[in-house]
Amino acid sequence: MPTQLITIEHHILEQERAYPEATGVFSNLLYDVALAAKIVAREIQRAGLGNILGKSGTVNVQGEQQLKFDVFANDAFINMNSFTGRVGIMASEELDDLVTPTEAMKSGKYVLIFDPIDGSSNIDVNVSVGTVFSVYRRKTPVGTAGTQEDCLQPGKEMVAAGYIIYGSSTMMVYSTGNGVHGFTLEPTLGEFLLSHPNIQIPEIPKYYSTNESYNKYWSAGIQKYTRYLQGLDSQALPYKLSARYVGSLVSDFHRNLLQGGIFYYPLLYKDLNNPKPKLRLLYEAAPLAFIARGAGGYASDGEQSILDIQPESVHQRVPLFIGNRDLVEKAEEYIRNYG
Ligand code: AHM
Ligand code: MG
Repeated sequence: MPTQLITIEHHILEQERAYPEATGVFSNLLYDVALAAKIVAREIQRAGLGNILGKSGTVNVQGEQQLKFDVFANDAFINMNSFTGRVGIMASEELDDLVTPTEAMKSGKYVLIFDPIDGSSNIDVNVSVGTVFSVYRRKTPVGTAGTQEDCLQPGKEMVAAGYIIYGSSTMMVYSTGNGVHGFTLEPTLGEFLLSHPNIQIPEIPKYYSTNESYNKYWSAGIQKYTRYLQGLDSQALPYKLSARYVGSLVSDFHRNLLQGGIFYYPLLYKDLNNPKPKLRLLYEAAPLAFIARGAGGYASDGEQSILDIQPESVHQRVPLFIGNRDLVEKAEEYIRNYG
């Protein structure tokens, strides 16, 4: 911890000063996200005690059982941002449709897209989960209700992204395109304090992270690429990697961001004629791709940069390869050569 305590608010304001034309709206929006994160963190810390574990009895747009926590966190992020006049439209992984714009949202300049709790099934067994968010400028005119058009922007148009990891401590990591910075929640102060300034992915990676039980559903290229990562392919791996997989994307990404590595969730050929990706472009892949790029890494769908993909629907899914650039580019090469 640095000797001078820098709160997240202080840090956001300092970043804002680099833009003399800034009005402060964007800074406050990031601070609203941090506040919602604190509310969720507080609830997660007491998770085993209240009546908040388990299923809510509802099903989300992906056809998955919603957990009470998904609903709680979703409401926290929406409530914190629907009255401020900073956000014009919101989309949440948990909701079928976009968040219905309130009167106050009509004047909002920004688009907020989030996955309130990613990996939520891990909460019931006390394993880290995360929130992922991204911010865009809206396309439709301020003063009107925001629409889907505002949400369907490629990641390269993003103005900020970040995640919160609810782990052994709670951390918020964010970027506005000017470095990636990590803050740890000081529970007695109730403040996020700068603990990881200017995060860069280490040049020599340590880990590969994937759900290897799907090996039989992978393409030949992905099977061969995995053997490469294990040091078993004819092409030599220049270092030794170890395997780590939490099954909670933010946790897997965060570990690899700090220690170097690749996370991948490729297409699964459960049906040979209809391979399917799992992770969502807007809620998960694009924001983490923005963070990876800011830290010197790279994210791809196996063929192109995640940040270049033009979304066609808010719940669109993509294959994801993310982490150290050389490892992600190597995945692209294996896919090109072996399918
Ligand atoms: P969710 O959005 O329904 O929580 O699913 C996303 C999660 C990611 O956190 C994680 O990387 C992945 O699903 C794990 O999937 P699997 O259990 O198939 O390995
Ligand atoms: Mg998710």
